[in-house]
Amino acid sequence: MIIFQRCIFKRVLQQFYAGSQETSGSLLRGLPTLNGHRSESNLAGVRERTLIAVKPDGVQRRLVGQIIQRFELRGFKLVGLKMLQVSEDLLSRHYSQLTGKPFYPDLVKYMTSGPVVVMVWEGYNAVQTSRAMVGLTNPADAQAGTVRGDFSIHVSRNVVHASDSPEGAQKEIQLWFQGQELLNWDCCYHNITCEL
Ligand code: DAT
Ligand code: MG
Repeated sequence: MIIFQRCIFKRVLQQFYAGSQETSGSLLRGLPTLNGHRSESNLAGVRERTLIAVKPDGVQRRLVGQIIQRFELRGFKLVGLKMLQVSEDLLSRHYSQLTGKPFYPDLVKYMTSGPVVVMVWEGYNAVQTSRAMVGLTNPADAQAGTVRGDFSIHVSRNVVHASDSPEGAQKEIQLWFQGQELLNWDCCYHNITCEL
């Protein structure tokens, strides 16, 4: 509690001296380094972002909270979150590489059958680690302990989406979110989940 108060007090002082230039970058720069190890490239690495979506079956089955909790407990930071009914147009852009697949019509039916909860998580190696947490596409092959391995049994209802590459994540985040819907915020304990 005392550390938290000192952190807040320090931020207030920083903002006082920094005038009105309140960006997340300026706040982070003002925070203490850990053994002076922080660099811009380190920051880029720890700020990797990925798109995670709880699909309609996950929402219907009340799994949203458990899925969010897994990402929070792992150490990632939530920077965007919303619930929406997906349009076929958005879906066709999201799954542009799959539109010719025989299962695509059923995929559209499933993905537009109810609301989805879509979110952006940030942190070191976010894309790769999230894919490992989500598990293989076909739940029959997904390991226990993964989201799909714990909560699903069939590829047509696999509960959750996760971006599969940093480039894909960037495209998907831009597709699903407006810039102002994502928040750059700094954790008081910004070096508690990885060294900067
Ligand atoms: P992932 O969601 O693991 O990235 P993907 O991008 O290859 O997998 O496919 C997107 C979704 O399409 C997947 O989560 C479920 C559905 N899907 C993939 N292969 C399928 C199949 N053979 N039959 C039915 N649905 C499939
Ligand atoms: Mg995919």
